[in-house]
Amino acid sequence: MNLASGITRREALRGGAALAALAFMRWPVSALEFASDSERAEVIAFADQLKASPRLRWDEVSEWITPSEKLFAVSHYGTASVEPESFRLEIGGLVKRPKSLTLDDIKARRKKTIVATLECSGNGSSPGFMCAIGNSRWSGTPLAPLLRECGISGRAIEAVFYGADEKIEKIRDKEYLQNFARSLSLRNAFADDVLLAYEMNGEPLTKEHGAPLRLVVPGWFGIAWVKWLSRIELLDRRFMSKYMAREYVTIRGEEKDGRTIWRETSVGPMNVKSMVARALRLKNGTIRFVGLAWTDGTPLETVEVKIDDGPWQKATIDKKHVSRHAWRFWTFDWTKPATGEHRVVSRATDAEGRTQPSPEDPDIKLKRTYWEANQQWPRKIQV
Ligand SMILES: Nc1nc2c(c(=O)[nH]1)N[C@H]1C(S)=C(S)[C@@H](COP(=O)(O)O)O[C@H]1N2
Ligand SMILES: [Mo]
Repeated sequence: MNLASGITRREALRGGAALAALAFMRWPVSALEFASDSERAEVIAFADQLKASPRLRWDEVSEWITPSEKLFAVSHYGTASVEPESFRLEIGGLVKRPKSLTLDDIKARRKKTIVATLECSGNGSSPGFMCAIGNSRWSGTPLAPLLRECGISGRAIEAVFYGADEKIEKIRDKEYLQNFARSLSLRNAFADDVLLAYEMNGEPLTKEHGAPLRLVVPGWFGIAWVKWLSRIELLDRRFMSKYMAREYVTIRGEEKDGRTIWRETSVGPMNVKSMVARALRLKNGTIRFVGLAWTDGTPLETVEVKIDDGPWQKATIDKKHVSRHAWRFWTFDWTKPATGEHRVVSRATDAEGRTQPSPEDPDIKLKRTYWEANQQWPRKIQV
C-alpha cells in the first residue's frame, strides 16, 4: 500500500534518517494515491457537499506536506507590505535589554526547521468552512533564547506579538488605530519549537503568509501565529486585543447542579481532531477510507472509524512520525460494503485519553461560538 507521501510500507520500514529526509520531499501524486498498482483503485466521490477553502479540498489532500500554493490564508486587516530592507523586529516592554533586530540579525541566529500543522480555529465549524488547514515545513530561529538575551523582568507574565497590519477599531465607542496582535503567556512563549519563521517549505515566506517574519506556534490554532511580526512586548498583565478577547473567543456551557455555567475563553491550543478525506474502491471490492488526524502536539493514540450504526473500529495510522506537531494520515478498509447510502465518520483520541467529541456531545452542543470546532464530521457515501 502506498502511504501519505507515496512511499511503500517496505520503504517506510527501512525508516530512520532516510525516512525523515523522504518526508520532506514532494511527490507527484495521482488521484489514486494510497492504493498499490495491484489494488487498482478508483475514487468514489462523497455524496455530501462540503464547500472547502478555494485552494484545497479534503478529497484532494494526498501530500503530507501541503504544497505552498494550496495553503489557505486568513488576513483580518488585509495583507501588510513590509520591505525586508527596512524591516526591524523591536523587543521591548519589561526587558532589561531592549532590542531592534534586522532580518539579517535574525537569519544569523541558530536556524531550526520543524514540520507543523497550521489550522484556523474556524476550520470544520460548518460545511462552508473546510480545509483551512495545512501541514508545512517552517524554518526560522527559536524565540526562547532571544527572549532570554533580552533579560525579562521578573514581573513579566506575557509576551505580546504585534503584526505590521493595522486597522481602526472601535473599543468602548471610541476609535483607535490597532495593529493585529496576540499574546502568549511566558510559559507558552518559551515552549520548544516556537519560532520566528522566515521560510515556509524551504522558500522565503510569501507576502500573504507573513513575509518577512511570522510567529510559528506549533500546537496552537492559527490565530496565535502572528504574521508580519514587527514588535514583541513583555507585559505584567493580561493583554486584551480584539483578536484575543472579543473575537476568536469560545463560549462553552457546562451543566452543573441543574444550571448551565457559561465560560468564555480566548482561542488557544488545538484540539484532537480527525477527518475522513476520501474513499477509494479497490479492485477486490473493498472500500478504503483515507483520512487525517492531528493534535496539539500530544501523541496521537488511535483513530477509529464508524460506518452507519456499526461499532467503532480501529484505523491504521501512517507510521511516519517525523514531528509531533504534524498531522498524520490514516486508512481504514471496509471489506464488505453493501450497496446503498452510508454514513462514515472518524474520531481521534490522544495519549491523554481525550477523544474527538460527536456533534451531540455536551462539549460541542454547549459550544456557542464556532471557533475551536473539533466535532466528528460524518460523510455520506453512495455505494
Ligand atoms: N498579522 C496577522 N497575523 C495573523 C492573522 C492576521 O490577520 N494578521 N490571521 C491569523 C489567522 S486567524 C490565521 S488562521 C493564520 C493563517 O495563516 P496563513 O494566512 O499563513 O494561512 O494567521 C494568523 N496570523
Ligand atoms: Mo484563523
